[in-house]
Amino acid sequence: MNRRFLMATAALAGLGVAAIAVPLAAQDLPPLAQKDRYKVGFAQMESNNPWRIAETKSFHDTAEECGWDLIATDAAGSAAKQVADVDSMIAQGIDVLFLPPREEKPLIPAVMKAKAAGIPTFLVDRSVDPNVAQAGRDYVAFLGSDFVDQGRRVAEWTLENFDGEKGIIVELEGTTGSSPANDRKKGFDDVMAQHDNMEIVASQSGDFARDLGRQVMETLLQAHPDVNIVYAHNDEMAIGAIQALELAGRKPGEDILVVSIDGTRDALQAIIDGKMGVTVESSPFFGPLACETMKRYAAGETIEPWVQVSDRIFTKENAADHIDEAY
Ligand code: GZL
Repeated sequence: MNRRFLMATAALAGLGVAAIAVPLAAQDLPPLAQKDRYKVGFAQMESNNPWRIAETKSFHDTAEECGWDLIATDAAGSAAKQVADVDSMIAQGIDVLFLPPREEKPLIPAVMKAKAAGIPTFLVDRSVDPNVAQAGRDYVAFLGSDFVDQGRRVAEWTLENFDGEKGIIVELEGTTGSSPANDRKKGFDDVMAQHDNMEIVASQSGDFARDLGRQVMETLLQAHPDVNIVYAHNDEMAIGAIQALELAGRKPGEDILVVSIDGTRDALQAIIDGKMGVTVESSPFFGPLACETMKRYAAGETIEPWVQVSDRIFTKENAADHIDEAY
């Protein structure tokens, strides 16, 4: 019996009322009725890169066919504004919330407020701190990739394809406190820690942004001129790093190996051009999956806590085959 149930029982006893053994309603997820049209909230975190723009477009493109009256907001990179945007959607009486939480902890209040308002929430593309909020209790499910596996796959490809004696690695991290940054770091670093000839000499956030990625790479290149591998948590920072490296006279693809995650058009072109080695896919096209999962839930299905997206891997062997579908 959990603590909240016991507390309620004690409170009732305190009132001299015999506690009836029923689970607290607070444990239950808000329901979602089956109907033709839904008022849907999509609280986007920012629109500062092609990935974000593609994700938002995917929700707009899905809206009509899924019967959504879509309320979409953009928090311009502010977790606090993203929370405020959710508050506003709750006040507007949305039926369901799709939320890509910019960072794992600051967005917990938004999840809890939606639940308290009786609105089911689906986390898309990023998640929240699992020690605080749980799928199946506080929100319906997380729809997204296995970021630890993405980092692991990049490391394994690097080990198979790096032809130097010793890997001097610079790591460009995603947004501080975000689940993809935390997990892509864990996946990659844990594999590299098992290889004595691989050393991560610096690891710093470029906030998933191209220009900051370029600036951080310039700084780290000054401190570590012998770097020969760059691991970027997303393609935007990888492209920025390539710009910094070329400005410094380095030759990405020849004297330094750049590896990344996402599968953007610019990254596939860089791979075709021989400047990037690999990018593990992290698709932004969440609209259709969001629609399908919401309808399953409305039909009364129990949704698995993690609706996992599978990811392809793009290298010089297949980048040209997929660039036309890239964003
Ligand atoms: C991954 C997503 C990440 C992308 C970045 O699901 O959260 O955020 O990898 C984006 O490009 O900024």
